[in-house]
Amino acid sequence: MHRLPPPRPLRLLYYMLCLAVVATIISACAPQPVSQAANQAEEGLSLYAPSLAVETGGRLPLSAFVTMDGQGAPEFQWTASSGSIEPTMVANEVDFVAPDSPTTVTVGLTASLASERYDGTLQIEVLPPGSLKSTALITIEVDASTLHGVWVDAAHPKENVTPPLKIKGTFRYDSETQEAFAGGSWPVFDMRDDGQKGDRVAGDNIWTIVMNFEKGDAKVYFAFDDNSSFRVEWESGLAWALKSAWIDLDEFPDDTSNPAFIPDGDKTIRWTADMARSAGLYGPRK
Ligand SMILES: [Ca+2]
Repeated sequence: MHRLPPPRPLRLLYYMLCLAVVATIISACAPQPVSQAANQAEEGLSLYAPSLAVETGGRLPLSAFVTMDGQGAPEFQWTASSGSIEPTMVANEVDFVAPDSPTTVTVGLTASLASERYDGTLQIEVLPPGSLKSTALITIEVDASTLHGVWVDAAHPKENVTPPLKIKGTFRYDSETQEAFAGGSWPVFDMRDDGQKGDRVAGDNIWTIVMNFEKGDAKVYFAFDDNSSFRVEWESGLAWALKSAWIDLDEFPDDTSNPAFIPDGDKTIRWTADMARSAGLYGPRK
């Protein structure tokens, strides 16, 4: 049976929808011109960059396209207010090499052919090292020589660590790959004092875990455990005392639930002898 075409107004709508979908796909695939807003280029000249941010010392490929009335190849003159411009084999493509300290750089371009001339600029943010990395390396080191003679309660005034020291928290962790993800209901992992996988010195009683997190802005909570037989709530009495002391000394002293960090960049978080002393780990807690 012959199928009737949709009525005319609907057909028009259908074609418009198809066009919109195609246009969306094309614009998503094409390199994005950055010749707008802060990035000024005269009509006829387009500047392209994969990103307008680069880390210090990093390299960003730039390209330019120009439409001119005259015949022949235009000449491209690039400048940078900081860092450098390196030519490539292609006349309209260069590499911007970022300077060694964070700043905002103006890259300028003049395209000329005979009497025709077009000018454009790009503002490029040069960011600190690691800013554009999608992962954050979180290292936690605990000096377990501080975990002797720890006061937990009147009946347990001198608890000693029973290795291995263990860590747990609101994260998931693969001890082989060291990949970590925020979220998780307090699984427990052994820390290391064997000089492997980020533990700096074997047998120095500084216990380490190195976790490679997907970067995020949310707090990750942590606490500890060990093999001591005296337990308080969800961990050994000794680990409970360590946690309680650390809560006041972490980045978030107002958050009294657990020690925490935010995996928003590479950082090393340490428990040291100085912290143990200032926390009063060896006497009744105030
Ligand atoms: Ca160690």
